[in-house]
Amino acid sequence: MGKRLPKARLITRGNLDGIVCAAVFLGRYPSGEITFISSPPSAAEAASNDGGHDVIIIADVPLTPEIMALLDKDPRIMLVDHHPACECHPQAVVDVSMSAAGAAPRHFGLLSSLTGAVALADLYERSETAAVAWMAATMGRERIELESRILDFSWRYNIEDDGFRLETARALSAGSLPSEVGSVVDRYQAMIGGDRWARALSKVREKLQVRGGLGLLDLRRDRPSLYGFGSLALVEAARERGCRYAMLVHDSRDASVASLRACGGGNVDLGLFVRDFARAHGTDGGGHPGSAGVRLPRQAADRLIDELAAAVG
Ligand SMILES: [Mn+2]
Repeated sequence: MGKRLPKARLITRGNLDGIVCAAVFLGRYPSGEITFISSPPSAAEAASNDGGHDVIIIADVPLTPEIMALLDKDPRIMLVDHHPACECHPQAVVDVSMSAAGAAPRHFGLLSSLTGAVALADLYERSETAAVAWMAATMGRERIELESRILDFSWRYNIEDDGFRLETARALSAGSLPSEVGSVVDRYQAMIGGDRWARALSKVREKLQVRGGLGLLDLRRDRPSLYGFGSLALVEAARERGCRYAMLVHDSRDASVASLRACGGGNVDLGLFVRDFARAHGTDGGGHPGSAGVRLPRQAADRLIDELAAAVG
């Protein structure tokens, strides 16, 4: 009798890294179930929704105390991530030197056809890995940078569309590169040709405030659509004004949400900065040296802006 394939579920982010995590997962569990989430706190909530799975993998979500508790409680849950963490857990693989998708094969094993997709995720997360070097050697650095950009722009076309994410993950899992998938190319073309990028950039330029070395995009009162290009357009506009760091802040239902990005040339570790600030304010936040995010009580948002402006000079 053949062995029954375990019933598996993946919970991951909806960005490029998450889509490639989904591709790697599907390589191992072709009929596995995938849930895309938009923010780390929803991972624990999604995981507690028991669908009778034998294995549940959470990918691209930091190893917070909340996730630690979840792993302790449920031996079926595994974590694959690349955000700096203070602690370890036997059910967690955390590798800060690569994308979450790059670290994922340690749970799933990697089909060689997926090296290309993993390289795109590593590139997206600004990690110079063996997968990136191998793909650059075989098809050229410019080509893989373009492939990564095509994939990144395509999902931003409609950030609500999880069906597209799943379909794309399946195509990548079968060994295709983004430029070989019709629906991906169509969306990339629409993003480029439709003038969305140019419009997003001009809106950000108009609203950008410069506070020393920090470019601030404050969308707490008025939040225009930036067509999914929010952080990309912000970094571009902040660089033009000579800023080394950029921050976007907007309000959600009961909190303020801030995204921080390095624009190059500075030496402040945004992940550490945000982690310390979040701890001091009893909330969750963190990230990488060049990219971090935090959700915080509304009254703390101005203090975050002031402290970051002071830290980056
Ligand atoms: Mn990631």
